[in-house]
Formats: sequence, C-alpha cells, structure tokens
Amino acid sequence: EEVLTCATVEELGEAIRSMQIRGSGAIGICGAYGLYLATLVSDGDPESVKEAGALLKSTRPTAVNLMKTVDEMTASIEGAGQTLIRVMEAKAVEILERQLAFEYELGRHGADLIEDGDTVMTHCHSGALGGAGYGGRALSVIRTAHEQGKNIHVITCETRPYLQGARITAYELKKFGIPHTLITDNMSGFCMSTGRIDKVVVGSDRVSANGDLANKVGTYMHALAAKEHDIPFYTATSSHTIDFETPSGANIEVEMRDSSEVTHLKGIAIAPEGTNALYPSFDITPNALISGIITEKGVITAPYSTNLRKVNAQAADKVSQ
Ligand code: RUB
Repeated sequence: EEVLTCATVEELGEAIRSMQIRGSGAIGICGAYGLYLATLVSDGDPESVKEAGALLKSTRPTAVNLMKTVDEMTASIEGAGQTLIRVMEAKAVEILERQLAFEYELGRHGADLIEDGDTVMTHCHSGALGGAGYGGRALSVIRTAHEQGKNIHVITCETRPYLQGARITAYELKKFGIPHTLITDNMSGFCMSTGRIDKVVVGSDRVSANGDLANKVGTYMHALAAKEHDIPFYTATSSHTIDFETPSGANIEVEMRDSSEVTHLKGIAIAPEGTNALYPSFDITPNALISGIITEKGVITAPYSTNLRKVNAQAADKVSQ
C-alpha cells in the first residue's frame, strides 16, 4: 500500500484539496494532526498555528468535521503556554481515539438494523480512516453486521466522477471478505425496483439540525428511489457530523469542484473539448427521505429537529432509542 507523506501544512492542505485524503472523518483527523504539525514547526507562535487552521478549513467547505476539529485544536492553544506542543499532541490523539470509539459504537447500533440475508447498498466511500480504523461509518455498520455472522451482500455504487465506490469501497469490502457487487450510480433504481436491495446505508459530510443530510452527489437520487420502493435509507454518522449551527440543508455550502474532473477521467478527455460540465461534490437529501440517523449514541429517528438535540444531550451509555 502506498503511503502519503505530508511534511508541511501546505502539503496537507493540497492533499485534502486534491482529494488524495478525503471523506469527512479522515479530513477531520487531518484537522487535528494538521494543527499538531503546525505547532511542531511554529517556533511557539500560536498565530501561525491559527493561520494553518484557516488554511485547512478553506480546503473543503461542506464536511463539518474538519471545521470542528480545527476549532477544537485551536481552543486548546489558549493557556497552553510553554507546553503547547504536548497539549496539541495530546488533543490530536484524543480526537483520533474518540473517532475510532465512535466508529465502533455506531457500527454496533447500525448492525442491529441489518438482518441476515440483507443486501445493503452504499454510495461513495464512508470509511473514515481509509480502513485503518474499524472501517469508517457506513462500512463500520456493514463490517459489524458481517462479523456478527450475518450473511450480507453489499452493492457499492461506483460514484462518478471520482469513483470512490469502485476504487476504495470495493477494495475495503474485498479486504474485509464481504461479498459485494459493483454497479454504476445510474443502476440503483433498476436494482431497487427488481428487489435486489433491502437497505441503503450511506455516510454523511454534514447533518443539519433538522436532519437534512449532505453527502456525496448521487445520494439524493438513491434516497428518492429508496422512498419510492419502501426501502429503508439510513445514514451512518457520528454526533460530531451533526451541525446544530446549520438549521437545514439549504444552509449547507455545497462544494463545487472543477468541471475538468467530469470531462476527464485520469487526464483522458471523455467529452468533446470545450464541453461545459458541472460538478457539485455533494447533494442534499431532505430529512423526510431518511429512515434513521445511526450515531454512536443510537439510531435517531424523526422528528429529527427534536430527537437530534435530545439524543445529543444524553450521555452515550444512557441512550436506549
Ligand atoms: C465523501 C463522502 C462520504 C462522507 C462520509 O466525499 O461523501 O460519504 O464523507 O464518509 P469525498 P466517512 O470523497 O468528496 O470526500 O464516513 O468516511 O467520513
């Protein structure tokens, strides 16, 4: 396996911008370790660490975990004084360990929804640490169900144009030994209408306070098709991806990427030169299409505006929902 090394915050920012590191959870961890890296090269100057935070935050505007981990690290600067490096290292480790614990917990809650014999469809790659952790969020649910001995099959959508579902999700499913079938994104309606899919589980880049969901573009059309065919549609996420500062999906900034990523595949043109193309990196799935939000605290169901806040306020071990 290839290892990507980023020696400076600028290199890390570029790796995130160019999507060599991607996925809401993974870039959240980059926010934590990026600020630790900035501290190491800061000569004890807290302002340069804050500037590094601003740079990292500017790389991808939709995923909220990156914003939150940068803010959490920045808050640790105050009062750290001479011990800044140690404080920032400890905080980064804490954030990483917390995320791994969340992934494990939400996997257990989500796996309760998966029945023996289910075929589960997922979109993009929801594996927070690229598989280095327990398997990310949607994949944590899938992997936990598989390890519980449930006989499950996964349908992974290719995910045009960056092909996360084909390149990464299929790779991880193979690694975990989970039976799977790759489809192109436009096949999900056919698969649902012909009884080939029992449940849909996707990740999320941001969940707004009313339960609207931002996730990889294509998620919305899968949710619409799932609703039409009465197929439960879940998002697997952690409480840190729920953003109470964002009232609804309409307030989420959807990152627009360069149209060349649509007109070209690995540098090869797949459309006539000069073709106008559009690349919204994410779309918004309204809460009415979501059967449940799987978190480390349990599976949250509608009405989301009330229940997200209620569950968020409860301690993880006290949730029975
Ligand atoms: C990734 C994407 C993923 C979420 C959740 O988009 O939409 O579904 O980030 O993933 P991109 P995770 O590839 O553009 O970053 O559960 O791993 O955080």
